Amino acid sequence: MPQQQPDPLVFGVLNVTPDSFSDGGRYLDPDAAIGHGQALVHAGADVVDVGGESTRPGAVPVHPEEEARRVVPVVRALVADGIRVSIDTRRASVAAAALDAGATIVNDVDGGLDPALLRITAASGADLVLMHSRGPSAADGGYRDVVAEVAADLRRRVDAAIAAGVGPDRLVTDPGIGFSKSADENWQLLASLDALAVDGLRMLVGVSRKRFLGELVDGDPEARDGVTAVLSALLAERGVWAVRVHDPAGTRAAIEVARRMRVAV
Ligand code: PMM
Repeated sequence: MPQQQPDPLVFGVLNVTPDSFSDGGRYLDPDAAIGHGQALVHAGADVVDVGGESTRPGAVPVHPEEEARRVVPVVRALVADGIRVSIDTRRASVAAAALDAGATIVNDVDGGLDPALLRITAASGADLVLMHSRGPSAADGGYRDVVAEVAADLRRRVDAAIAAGVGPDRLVTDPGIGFSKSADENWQLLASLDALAVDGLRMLVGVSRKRFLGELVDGDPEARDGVTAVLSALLAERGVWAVRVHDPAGTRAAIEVARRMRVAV
């Protein structure tokens, strides 16, 4: 990685949900959510990624109106504070409402499967994160060669987004760590990021507190923040554009350690 390469952006996770796996229920109240969004930025987040629907396996789907009701006041307040906001949603109507409220990035865990979401994002000029997913649990993936198959799936999602009018300069890909993948498959993807790159597009990676890290450290999901930070620093070395984490302070410090090691040699 060249020394001049910028550090990755740090996306801070803000789940305005009752049931997300590590922070569900904490920020359902708008004031608590806004306060946490501000705290994420103070702790080093460049972007706050606001979501109103849990993606954990088995989570009950939320009606899009309820999802928008949860996220829009939070997006509006954070944007009014000068904070860069990403909206984590699969729903076109929620993306539209959040973009109206000032979000500038749409983060879609369905990889732009909904043509309406692609159209709305294209018209807005916002960035679009296309995350890879085949289904809600590891059993749904059914991969023979996870790296080749995720790369091919991402290429199709990128082609569809470009066909819908989203400029390649607006697109970001994401291998969807933990989404319909086993622990081994997650590690194979992380070890092969170069093979996943689509046309030099920017890449975002989210590993924070995910279950496969629980094989390395005992305890609740928060106990995984240390290994999340280490992995984020290694991802920084690989040149990813952004990492998505719950604990920006730890990750920011780990990225800084990696940068100093690079500059010092
Ligand atoms: N992971 C989760 C939710 N949204 N978005 C992107 N782009 N990449 C991810 O890896 C990702 C995501 C699940 O984690 P959470 O429940 O802690 O938000």
